[in-house]
Amino acid sequence: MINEPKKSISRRFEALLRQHKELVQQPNAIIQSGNGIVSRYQNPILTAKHAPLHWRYDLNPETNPFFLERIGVNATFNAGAIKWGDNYVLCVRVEGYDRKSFFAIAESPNGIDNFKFWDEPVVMPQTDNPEINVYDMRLIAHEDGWIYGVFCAERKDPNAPAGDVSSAIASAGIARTKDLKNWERLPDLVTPSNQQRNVVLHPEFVNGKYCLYTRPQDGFIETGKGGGIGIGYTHSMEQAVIEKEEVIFDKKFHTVYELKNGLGPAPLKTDEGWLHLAHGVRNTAAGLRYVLYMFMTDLEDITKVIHYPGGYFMAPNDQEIIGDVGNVLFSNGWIKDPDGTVYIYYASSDVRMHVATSTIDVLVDYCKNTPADSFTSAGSVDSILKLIKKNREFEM
Ligand code: M1P
Repeated sequence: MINEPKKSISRRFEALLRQHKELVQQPNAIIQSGNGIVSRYQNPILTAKHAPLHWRYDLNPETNPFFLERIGVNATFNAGAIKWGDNYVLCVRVEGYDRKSFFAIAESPNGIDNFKFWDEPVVMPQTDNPEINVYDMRLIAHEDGWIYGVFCAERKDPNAPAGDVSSAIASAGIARTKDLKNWERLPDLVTPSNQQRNVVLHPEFVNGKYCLYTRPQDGFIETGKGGGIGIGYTHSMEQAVIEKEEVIFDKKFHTVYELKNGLGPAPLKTDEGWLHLAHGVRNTAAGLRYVLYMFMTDLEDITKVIHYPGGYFMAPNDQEIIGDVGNVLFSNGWIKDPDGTVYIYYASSDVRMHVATSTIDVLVDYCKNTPADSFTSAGSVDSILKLIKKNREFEM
C-alpha cells in the first residue's frame, strides 16, 4: 500500500479547514427585490458542507493514511429555532449519507450568518421502543420553564406485509431540556390517530392544560382522511395523551394545502392574535409542491382561525427548487426579537437552510389585509377588480 505522504495530507487538511472557515464566516445580505412582506438572503445559512470536519474526517494519518472522508453528511435542513441569550440557535436536522437524520445545534451571533455547529451532535435518549429515524424538531420554550423538543420519531411498521420494507409509522417524539445539551426523553405522544407528523406544542397553558397542534394522518406518506392541522390537550407532558383531536385548519380542494397541511413552528403571540406559519402541499404533474403560508388565531380561543390570507407566503424560487426532494419549502423554526423583527428559518428541497426576515407588524398586516382564498377563479378576479376600483378612487 502506498500511503499519501504526511505532508500532502496536512496540506489537504489545511485547505479544507480554510474553505470550511470561509464558508462558515461568509457574510449574508438581503436580496433587495422583495414584495415588502418578507426579505430573502443571498446565501443559505447552513449546508452539508457546514458540518464540522472532525465529524467527517479521521484526522489521524496512522488510521486514515489517504485522508478520506469517513462519514458523509448529505443535508442540513428543517431546523427548530430559539433565542439563546443574545444568540440565535437552530436545532438542525442533519442527514448522513446513510439516510439517518439526527439533531445538531448551530449558533449565530446575528441570526443571518455565521451559523456554527456546536462541537458534538445532540445525543437523544431513546424510549423503550427505539426509533429508526428522528427529524424536524420544533423547539418550544414553554411557560412551565422547560424547553421542549417535539419531533418526528419514525419506526418500521410492525404490521407491514412480508417483503414490504418501506412502510413506516410516524409518531411525535418528545424531549425536554434546560441547556440544549442534556435532553430528557419523555414517552411519545399518544393520540387517536394512526400516525402523527408536524406536532407542535403551544407555548402557554390553555385552561391549565398543555395544548398540542397535531397533523393526524392515516399512512406514512398518504394522509388519507387526516392531513389538516388539529388541536388536542393533555394534562401532562410526562405522559402526553390526547383523547380528542379537533381539526382547526383542514386541507381543502384546489388550494395550496389541498393534499397536506401541517403547522411549522410554534405560533408567535401578537397583540392581535397568534401568528402561525405552516406548510401546504399540493400535487402536480412533477410531484408534490410544498409552500409556506400563514394564518392567525384568536388570543382567547386558539381554535378560532381569524385571518387566513389566500395562497402562499413563500414558495421555492431559483436554486431553492432543486434538491433531494425538489420543489419543497419547509419551516419549523422562527425567532421573534424584542424589537419586533422576525427571523424565519426555512429549508429548501430537503437539503439546506435559509433565513428570511420580516417584522411582527408587517406579518400581522399581511394576514389581516391579504384577501382570503375565494376558492374559485371568478373570486380571484373579483378580488383584483375590487383592488383596481379602490386604487381608481384613491387616484381621483
Ligand atoms: O419531503 C418534504 C417533507 O416531507 C415530510 O413532511 P410532511 O409530513 O408534511 O409531508 C417530512 O418528511 C419533512 O421532513 C420533509 O421536509
